[in-house]
Amino acid sequence: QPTRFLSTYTPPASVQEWEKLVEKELSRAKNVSVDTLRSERITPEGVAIQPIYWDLKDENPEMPGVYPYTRGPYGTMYCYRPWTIRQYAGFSTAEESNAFYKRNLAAGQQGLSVAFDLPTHRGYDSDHERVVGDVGMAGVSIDTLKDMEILFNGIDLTQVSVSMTMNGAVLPIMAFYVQAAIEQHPDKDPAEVMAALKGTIQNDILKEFMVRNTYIYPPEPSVNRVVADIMGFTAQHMPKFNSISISGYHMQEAGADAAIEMAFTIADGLEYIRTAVEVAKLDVDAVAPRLSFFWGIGLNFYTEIAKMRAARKLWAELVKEKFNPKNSKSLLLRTHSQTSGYSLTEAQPMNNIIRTTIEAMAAVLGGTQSLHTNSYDEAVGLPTDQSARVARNTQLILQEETGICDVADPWGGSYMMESLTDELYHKAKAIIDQVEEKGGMTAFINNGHAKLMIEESATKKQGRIDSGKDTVVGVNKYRLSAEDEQSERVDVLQIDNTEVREKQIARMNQVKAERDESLAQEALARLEASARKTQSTSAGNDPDNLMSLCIECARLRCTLGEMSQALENAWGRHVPDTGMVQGAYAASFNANSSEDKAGEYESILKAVEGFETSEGRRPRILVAKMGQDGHDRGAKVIASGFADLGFDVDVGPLFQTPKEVALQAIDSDVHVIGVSSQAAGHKTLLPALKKELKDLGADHIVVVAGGVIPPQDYDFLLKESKSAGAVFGPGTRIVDAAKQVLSLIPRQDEEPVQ
Ligand code: 3CP
Repeated sequence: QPTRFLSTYTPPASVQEWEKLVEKELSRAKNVSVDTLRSERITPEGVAIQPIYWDLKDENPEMPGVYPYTRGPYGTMYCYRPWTIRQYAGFSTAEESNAFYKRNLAAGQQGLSVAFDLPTHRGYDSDHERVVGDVGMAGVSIDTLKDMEILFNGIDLTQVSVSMTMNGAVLPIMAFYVQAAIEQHPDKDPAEVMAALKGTIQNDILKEFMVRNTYIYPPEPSVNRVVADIMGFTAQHMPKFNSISISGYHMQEAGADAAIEMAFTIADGLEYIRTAVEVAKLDVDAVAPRLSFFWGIGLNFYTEIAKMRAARKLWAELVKEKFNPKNSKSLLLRTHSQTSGYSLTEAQPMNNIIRTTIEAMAAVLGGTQSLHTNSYDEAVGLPTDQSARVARNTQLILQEETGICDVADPWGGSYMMESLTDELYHKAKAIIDQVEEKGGMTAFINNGHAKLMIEESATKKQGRIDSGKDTVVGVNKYRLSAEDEQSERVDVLQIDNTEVREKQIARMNQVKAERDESLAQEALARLEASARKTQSTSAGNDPDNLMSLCIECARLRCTLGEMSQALENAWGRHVPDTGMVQGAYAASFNANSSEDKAGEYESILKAVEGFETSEGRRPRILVAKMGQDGHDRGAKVIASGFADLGFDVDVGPLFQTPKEVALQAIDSDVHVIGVSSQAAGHKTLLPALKKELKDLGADHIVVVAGGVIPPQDYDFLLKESKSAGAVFGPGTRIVDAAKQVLSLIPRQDEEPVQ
């Protein structure tokens, strides 16, 4: 280490602080010194790889583990402990998911990360009429404590750290998890069990109102009661548990650029601390050390690394300035990262392994604490055992074969990286200042600004891809012939949704039949009564704390739907606006187009005008989302793009039943319904929509579908069930889709196409 080689060199204060920290970190597990750490890392060429490098001429170099933490939250970073390999997964039933988790833990995965199905997210039991197509489709279905017990059967919850991606029905899910752990250890004091629980709950409701849409209640009680009471409860009873995973990932997936993702996420974090301090009257140091973050990592390699570095500094500075904590852990931005689902393509799926590897490298070089790498088949469906293995091995290879873990913040000191970090820091800070001026993130979300900024960024991105400015290999460049494309198709996991649903309902009914009904109803009544109070102290020992009340409900075998309904009785369900961006697609497409592409755009506008002349009105399309699938980036981008191309566009509300979509389409007299499906419900919901249209005498309305639909299902939709006139997979250019949709609309006096 330079300090030892140069006798004249006196380490500056930050280096001395780092050295002390490293001794402390290393003594925790191995009782080894910095020297030992160094001697372990000699290359075959005899070069000593240092755990950290810095500029010897700098009088106060930034060091990892030292404020403002640009270079990482820990002093030794991966030299001491690599990031946690934490693959996000959940398969239909608790039994299948449990078996999958056990296989993965045995094969090198280090922490669990549970994916729930959409009915669970949205607080519906499996027997609810609104969730027929969704049960078990995009994750595991959890209705009762029994399901949670099966999910973790044979996995000791006091030993394995568990992340749960849950925001809407976060109270019942946390309650089931805690109660399942308590019942795993009947001989132990429940307080002792809770104190041992380690993991993370997403519990980041603010971003749900911007992008992910699995909220249940309106923003005010969602933040001031649900999030606040969970923070209060975990601070008191579950000190090792991260109470929120403040997520930028979904913003990036929805189209936000890195500066917007970073700014909104950090602004969300500040809002949560403000809630903890001002509403729940908690000490900043009781809460902030257990706030964690979650970034999406896309293919902009340098930008993603710089984003992670800049975000750590920004967070540390802002928390220090605004809340003045005493504990330095309150300033640490520790993060999970996930490679980008959006960057994956249906075409030539093996390319996705390469994309994911590059993104994983960016996450790691940016200093992530935990990582999920996507499976290469995720653009078309749920991962198989084989694709999940490749994804996990990507991380194992990075950790164990490459030497990447040997150095903390290897990009530190690069002219380019430092400059990029600085620029992103300032860009994000300017957006945060704008948000804070408007009164913080809740206000910024409520006035619709945040959502529109993200949608605009997404629409511009689509314009750049469609115009060929941004390359996507195998999609807008280097495409294969249709025949070769076919031979590259991958198997995807098929789920029999009806069978899963019936099994879930049967088990839930059994749980209900075996419980003490009056005790269960009393617990639910107490929960509702507490929710009706506008204020609780949120403290973990307050009898009105919603977490405590839900744990009691879970113990008495109340269902997730019942608990959610009790809260809904008090607060109602949130209904979002359905605005859309205008002009961004046209501007981005045309600004980046070569002459022939600009001509293509013009020719569609002309075709639409021609349609209007012959039919007396413009082509009208309803962009619809059915079931509990709230991923609306695709729907919003399509709506904006089609509107810019001259279509009349109606954007339907989220979470519709097939019947509701059919009725709206008839009411609005549309020519076409464009169904966007991202959550695997298409094989149930599209035939159901077609049937509704037929029953209502509106069979002339053309239905097209787009989104994450496995090519294997195209024949079912197009031919077998005849429930769609066209299917547009990921990567379809909007201009191509618009052309085809226009050709499918029967002209007056023509027979319908389908
Ligand atoms: C780690 N430790 C160290 C060092 N590194 N100690 C000394 N020196 C080091 N170099 C210690 C830590 O202090 C900690 O101990 C312990 O080791 C574990 O490290 P960690 O950094 O806390 O790592 P981990 O437990 O994995 O936690 C990572 C975070 C956590 C903090 C990010 O929140 C997390 O796991 N999040 C995952 C979120 C997730 O999986 N989300 C899934 C989203 P102590 O605890 O004692 O301090 S999937 C969504 C997909 C899309 C969708 O929504 O649909």
